[in-house]
Amino acid sequence: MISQANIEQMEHDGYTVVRQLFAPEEVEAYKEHYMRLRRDGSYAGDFSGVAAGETDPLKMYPRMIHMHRWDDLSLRWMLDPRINRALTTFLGQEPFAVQTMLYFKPAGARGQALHQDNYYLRVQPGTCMAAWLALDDCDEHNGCMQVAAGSHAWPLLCTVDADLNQSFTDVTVPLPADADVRPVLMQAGDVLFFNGQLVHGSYPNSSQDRFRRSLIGHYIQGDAEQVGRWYHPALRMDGSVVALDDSPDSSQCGVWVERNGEQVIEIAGANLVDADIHD
Ligand SMILES: O=C(O)CCC(=O)C(=O)O
Repeated sequence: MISQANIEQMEHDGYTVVRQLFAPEEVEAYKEHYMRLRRDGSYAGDFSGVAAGETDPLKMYPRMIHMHRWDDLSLRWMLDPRINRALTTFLGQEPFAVQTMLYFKPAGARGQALHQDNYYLRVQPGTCMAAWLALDDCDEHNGCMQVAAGSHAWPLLCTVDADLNQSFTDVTVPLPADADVRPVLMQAGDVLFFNGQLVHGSYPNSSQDRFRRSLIGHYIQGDAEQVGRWYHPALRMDGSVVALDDSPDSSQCGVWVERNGEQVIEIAGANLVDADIHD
């Protein structure tokens, strides 16, 4: 299931796709479940984006967050043994689970500007890891994930304003001209795993009529002692609660500078996220 190539790509590029980790009938059941939940009401943490105008498709399909706190299917998915096995292989130890999200991303929806997840989760020591399950086939037309291969080796970067015509979140990170940003083409049932330092995001869904739905879990290293306030309680993969401390609101971040004709990251100052803002 997890191949040597997956392990090597995770180490080298900071991400990898495990193909068909979830069966077509499971994917169908998740789609049906979340479309019903979306139709039936609104929930704490629903987010249709910064500057969403009246005609923004995300108004009808806001992102859901932390569903595992009130929805049993989401909790079971977050703790699924297949995801646990993959993450344990990549991290070398069992992780703690801290977040679920459901992106509907209907036709015409904006994407999410390139960012690093640990900017939000502020795991100490170490970093976080994401499991991103495609519920629809995804490609560049419906706004598939984009990753900057190798950026998992970078420190957290200082953010700048994002283009709100393209992104429903308002910050992004600057990249050097030679950054290797790649689209991640996936079929429904594939899971993209990626490191919390990896720069990633997505562009708008420019298709006429295709959703790009995804079920996402965020996890932190099993030796972490602190995580941002928004992510408590952390759960062990058997569902029991683990008590972790809050991590401080801000720390240092990096900026690109030119040195000897090359772009390198210099640690600058602190513009990291306020504890109440979350991915
Ligand atoms: O699905 C997307 O477009 C972005 C998701 C993301 O940034 C994440 O899972 O951390």
